[in-house]
Amino acid sequence: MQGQIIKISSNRHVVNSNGIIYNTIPRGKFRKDKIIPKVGDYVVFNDKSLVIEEILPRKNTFNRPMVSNIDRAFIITSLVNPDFSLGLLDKFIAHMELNDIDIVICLTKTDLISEESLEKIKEVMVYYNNIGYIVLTNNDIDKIKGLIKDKTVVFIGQTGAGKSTLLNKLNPAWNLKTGEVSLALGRGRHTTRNVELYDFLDGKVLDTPGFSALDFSIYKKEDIKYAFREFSNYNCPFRDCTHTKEQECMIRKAVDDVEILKSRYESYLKFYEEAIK
Ligand SMILES: Nc1nc2c(ncn2[C@@H]2O[C@H](COP(=O)(O)OP(=O)(O)OP(=O)(O)O)[C@@H](O)[C@H]2O)c(=O)[nH]1
Ligand SMILES: [Mg+2]
Ligand SMILES: [Zn+2]
Repeated sequence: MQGQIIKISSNRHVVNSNGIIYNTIPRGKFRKDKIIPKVGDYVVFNDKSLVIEEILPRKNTFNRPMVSNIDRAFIITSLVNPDFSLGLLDKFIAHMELNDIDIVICLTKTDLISEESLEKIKEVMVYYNNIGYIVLTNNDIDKIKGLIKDKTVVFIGQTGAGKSTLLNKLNPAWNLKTGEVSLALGRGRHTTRNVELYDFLDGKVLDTPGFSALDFSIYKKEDIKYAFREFSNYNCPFRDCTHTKEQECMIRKAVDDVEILKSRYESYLKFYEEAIK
């Protein structure tokens, strides 16, 4: 039988096969071969022994969050509690760009900040929109539905950002647990504990536990520039320009000319530093 893993909780791998749910476990050999089944994986399993025998080829796969076969990521970004951070936003964007995942930025808690602060953030978001990202808020329900249709979409973001809350807005019947942020942040507690995949509008949505630590040490320094899509508009005189200290660097000039957002460039330098040679 074939199916898709929709939830993993301890060793219970819940597989959906044509709408029928099976509680399976992976075969022992996976552990030995260091193969880790993830939510979103298509698998071959035995419906008598309920053992997953094979993971079918993946379109892509991630360890943070642990998911496979993703078309699009919604970066759920709260404006307050937890506080808005451009550095963190760039981190999520870069990670997804480096894996060729389509990105949507979704702002939450716009109702909790002053008009004035909201205007400032919106101004910065115009920049992100101009470089090609869809930016919306968790009130744009129809637009969000349109972006999920026929796709497999993962919601990522810090704990307390409002991922599960948004899923409940999309379909109240899911009735997902949502949490008090002050408690969650203070104690490092996550309300959502397991990745879970839901069918929605001929598409699929994955809720994930929040995280903010992302490591760039798995990437090569020379690849970090591809995480910043606006950089491709500039040609530096040195073909191997690292955009870090070269005098003639067109990226550095664009930052000085306020064409490239300074915080974006600072994020670049930070990730470049973290990446391996
Ligand atoms: N005022 C306001 N509160 C929100 C909004 N979105 C989420 N919240 C609240 O923020 C808290 C955290 O929301 P969750 O949906 O549990 O956050 P999460 O991203 O799923 O968090 P984890 O599961 O821990 O990763 C809850 O108390 C929500 O009610 C919003 O747009 N406005
Ligand atoms: Mg949640
Ligand atoms: Zn350069």
